[in-house]
Amino acid sequence: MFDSERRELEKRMIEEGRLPPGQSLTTKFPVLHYGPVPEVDLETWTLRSFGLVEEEKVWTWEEFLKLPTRTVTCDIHCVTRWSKFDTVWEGVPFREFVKLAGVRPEARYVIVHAEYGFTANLPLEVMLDDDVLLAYKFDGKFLEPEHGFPLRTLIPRKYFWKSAKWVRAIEFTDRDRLGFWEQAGYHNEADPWKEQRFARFGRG
Ligand SMILES: Nc1nc2c(c(=O)[nH]1)N[C@H]1C(S)=C(S)[C@@H](COP(=O)(O)O)O[C@H]1N2
Ligand SMILES: [Mo]
Repeated sequence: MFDSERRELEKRMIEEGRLPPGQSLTTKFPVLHYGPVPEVDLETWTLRSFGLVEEEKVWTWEEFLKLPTRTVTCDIHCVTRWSKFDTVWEGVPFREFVKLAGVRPEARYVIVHAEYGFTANLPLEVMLDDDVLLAYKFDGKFLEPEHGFPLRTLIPRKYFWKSAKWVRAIEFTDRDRLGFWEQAGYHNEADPWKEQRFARFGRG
């Protein structure tokens, strides 16, 4: 794609009020994360729920694929200033997952745990938005390894660092705990429309 086309599209998104402040449109799909891309064996892969739940549960890949799914089309916004429009994802709505996990009423926060100890923290309320997914397909195909194969979260209303790749467990808590990028100084709330990129005083 020529840059003139890119700018044309960007102009349209600005006119439609879809480009958050300080962002620019990309038609590529940049790869961003800390550390190596994990090698995942679906035979032994599991997803676990724990914390403030009636009982801990574990899903194998085969079991997970049988859960109800939904397709979400959304725009994604990375704190490094690219936005990608009309991306199409498929996965298990987090709302459904909360029911299956048997979450206790005291739960207020979700800590998403990924390979190599990566974590991302979010209020449960945010995770109950109907466009939040445990996503395993992008553009109709299973995720690419570098984009989170086999499973990532998708939280369209937050900067994309909150959408953890290579998810292995979901923890429910009554207290917030800063995740990996939040401990590194990123803003805990991460709303692209409010440009909540970095925490003002390093933490929190
Ligand atoms: N496990 C894990 N997930 C992660 C990250 C990471 O370092 N590790 N980085 C986040 C960041 S900063 C961004 S911008 C998005 C990038 O997703 P993409 O590579 O699919 O574009 O993944 C997020 N999820
Ligand atoms: Mo990022």
